[in-house]
Amino acid sequence: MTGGKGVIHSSHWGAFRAQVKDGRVVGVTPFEKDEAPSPLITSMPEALYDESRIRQPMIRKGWLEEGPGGRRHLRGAEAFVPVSWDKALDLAAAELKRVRDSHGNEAIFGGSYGWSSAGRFHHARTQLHRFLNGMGGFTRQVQNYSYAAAITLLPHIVGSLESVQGPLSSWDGIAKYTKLMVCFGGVPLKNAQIDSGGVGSHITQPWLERCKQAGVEFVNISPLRDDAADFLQAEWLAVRPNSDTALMLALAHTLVAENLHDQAFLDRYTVGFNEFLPYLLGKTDGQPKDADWAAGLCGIPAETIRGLARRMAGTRTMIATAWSLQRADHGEQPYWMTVTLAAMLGQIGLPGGGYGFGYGCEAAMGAPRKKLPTPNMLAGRGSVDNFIPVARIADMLLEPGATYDYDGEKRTYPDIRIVYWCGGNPFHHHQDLNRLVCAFRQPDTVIVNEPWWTATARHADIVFPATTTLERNDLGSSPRDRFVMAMHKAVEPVGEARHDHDIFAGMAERLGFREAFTEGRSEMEWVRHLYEVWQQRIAEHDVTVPSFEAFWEAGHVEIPAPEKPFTLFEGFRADPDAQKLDTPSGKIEIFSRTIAGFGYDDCPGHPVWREPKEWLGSEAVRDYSLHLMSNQPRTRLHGQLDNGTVSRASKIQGREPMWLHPEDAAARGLKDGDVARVFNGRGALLAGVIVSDVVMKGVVQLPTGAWFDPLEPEHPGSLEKHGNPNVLTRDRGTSRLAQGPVAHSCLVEVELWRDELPEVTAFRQPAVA
Ligand SMILES: Nc1nc2c(c(=O)[nH]1)N[C@H]1C(S)=C(S)[C@@H](COP(=O)(O)OP(=O)(O)OC[C@H]3O[C@@H](n4cnc5c(=O)[nH]c(N)nc54)[C@H](O)[C@@H]3O)O[C@H]1N2
Ligand SMILES: Nc1nc2c(c(=O)[nH]1)N[C@H]1C(S)=C(S)[C@@H](COP(=O)(O)OP(=O)(O)OC[C@H]3O[C@@H](n4cnc5c(=O)[nH]c(N)nc54)[C@H](O)[C@@H]3O)O[C@H]1N2
Ligand SMILES: [Mo]
Repeated sequence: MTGGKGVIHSSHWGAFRAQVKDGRVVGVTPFEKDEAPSPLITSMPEALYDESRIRQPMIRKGWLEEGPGGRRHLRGAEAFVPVSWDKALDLAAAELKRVRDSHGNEAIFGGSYGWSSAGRFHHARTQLHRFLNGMGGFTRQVQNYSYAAAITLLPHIVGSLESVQGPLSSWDGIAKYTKLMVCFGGVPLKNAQIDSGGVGSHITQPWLERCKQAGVEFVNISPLRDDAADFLQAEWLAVRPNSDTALMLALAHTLVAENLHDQAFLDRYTVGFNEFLPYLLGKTDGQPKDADWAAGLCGIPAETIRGLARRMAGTRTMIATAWSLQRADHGEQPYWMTVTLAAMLGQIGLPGGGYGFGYGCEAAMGAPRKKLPTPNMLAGRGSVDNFIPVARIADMLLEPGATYDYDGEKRTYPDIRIVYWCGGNPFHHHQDLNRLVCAFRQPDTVIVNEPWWTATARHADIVFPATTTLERNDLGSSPRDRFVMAMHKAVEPVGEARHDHDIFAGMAERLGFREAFTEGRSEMEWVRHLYEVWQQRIAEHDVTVPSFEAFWEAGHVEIPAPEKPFTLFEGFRADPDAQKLDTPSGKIEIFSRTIAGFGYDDCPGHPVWREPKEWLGSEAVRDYSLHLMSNQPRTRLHGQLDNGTVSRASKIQGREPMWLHPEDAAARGLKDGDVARVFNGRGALLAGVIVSDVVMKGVVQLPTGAWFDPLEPEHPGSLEKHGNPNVLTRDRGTSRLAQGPVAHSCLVEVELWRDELPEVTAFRQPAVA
């Protein structure tokens, strides 16, 4: 719908209408049915036309002159040569064929982790997978950066991923039945701006307001006060980062010591409490995990811990644990302990009780919505069965042939010759970026499709300019939001940009499988096809939606709300024999024989407290005395929209803002508006200073997403000028079980930057030869 209201479209940060004038997007307004729109949509016009757009195909000079592997040590530091589409497609297709024929499909790494954009047809990563499967397959990535440890752990102990990816027990049930909501990592509204696949309506804030009105009490257990909105008047327990497992153990210990735990629930619905109990009581290691013990670790007074345990046992309690807690060293443990604690309270499966991972982490977590399939593009299947856990990318590139543990397996890293990224930004998402720079210099060839000159595009050999979502027709939907949105093309492609689908179709043609890749459909035929396949699938669930024409004209369909609140594990609670969990015992596993059988010292058979390598309790604090919280940015989605209005307005002297406590600032002579150097043994960066008591003492908050901008790209480890925290974070697995990323376990030091400020150049065009 163009009309007076603008072109209907959608994004991970919300649905909107784009105002178009003379073929340019000049503004955006929120979708009429959005209850609490995010300001992030207003960043889109600026980003769309930003100087950082890639306008034509480009090839790194050394690669062009010397062929695959040419001057690979200069990847990320060398000039690019503009080439024609035909030449770029010819070269890329020939290189893919060379590697496949001489090293096998396994040597092509196409994991390409990343969020892409909201549209389901033009979903960049899926398009790449479909293309690579069409040529025989590729090495994949499993899990995600969001909750990798949970993805590997939860099937062992509760038999499914529902409690982390949803549907969670819905907000309507919480408002009605919950009395106390205990939030580890808060319920951060900054994160509820986003949902993968799009947000028709932002429901978290309105539901939190209703919960508050209904009298639900909130406890925000977090290093940051503003992880809970002011209007919640939450009690703030400032917890030392990464110590939640100790705190949860102490809550559990108090329940047992005061006989407040629900033994009948434990007997009927769980296994292994008796293996866990001796550890809790200190019979196995001489250390009772009581409140006095935990107070010394987590910084919360013992009496407060005991009081909280009593309150939790005395009323209908929902334990909400954020995804952030498991993006840390031993990230499996706070999750296993959340489940254990909830089981001990005996309220799992009761309305308003139990636990859930991720309230507030994405916009539609907890949204009341019927459980239905979502429209999706099909990636097909290839013949390669090799994969890596998502965050082991640098290990894989640096150590081909090395073995590692993962979820009970001994696995071997493949020897990768081509890395292909489309729809993700590893130089945003990965840890220890200086190490990643070295890793990216290993393969023969790196190919990237991107709309913008992100650091990942800069570290490629062949760069294809991709269109952004506003330049094409699509449909968008998250599996939890109640809207499926039509996404009408607003403007013509910028520069010579092409849709990812067309880029891959061009290569498929050169490799002889264009027809199989496109199935002969045009863009609009695909959009219609995906809608109609979805329409048929949900008809099996007795849900009827309008014809494609009616949907496209109206701009959206709304999925009807369920009649009653959804409660996680309701069926299991009602009849645990008929509705067994998909675990070996059919019950919740507080002790897992399977995990114990793996023999991992860093993840034994029941939840345990294990000290993180880097936290405020470790010896490393002598050198680096502050815990870095590189959490999600309120001003953008990861690296996306860092070149847009909202993010740019937040920068301090061009640098990403970093929050630190007044006492920590005073001790270092820092004040608001300064630029500081933040550093540890892995790297150093410049960030702007905000002095604020929203962060607890000892913690600095520097959100992710400032585009990686090294002072000397040819020398990995040089000063990062812009404030990308991943030059500081540690690149290790959570444990041998899940091998998840540990971004939230990181110590740093901060000092005033007195020298001249180097210019931020991340949004500029790279050097062109
Ligand atoms: N330190 C630290 N690091 C973290 C985290 C943390 O908490 N702390 N969080 C982690 C988490 S949870 C996640 S999910 C990751 C996110 O990491 P990513 O998902 O990799 O981050 P994005 O910036 O969303 O990257 C998506 C890229 O796709 C591009 N793109 C968008 N649309 C299209 C398109 O149509 N075609 C093509 N070809 N490209 C497109 C965008 O320009 C962008 O560069 O980061 C992780 N990294
Ligand atoms: N605006 C915006 N929203 C986003 C995203 C974005 O980039 N921008 N990214 C989206 C994505 S991909 C994801 S996966 C989710 C992530 O959702 P989360 O993983 O929950 O996100 P974070 O912001 O990393 O963490 C939330 C809060 O947890 C607290 N926290 C961190 N470590 C600890 C700890 O050890 N203990 C306790 N108790 N608290 C801790 C921090 O104070 C932090 O503000 O967010 C999504 N939402
Ligand atoms: Mo994520």
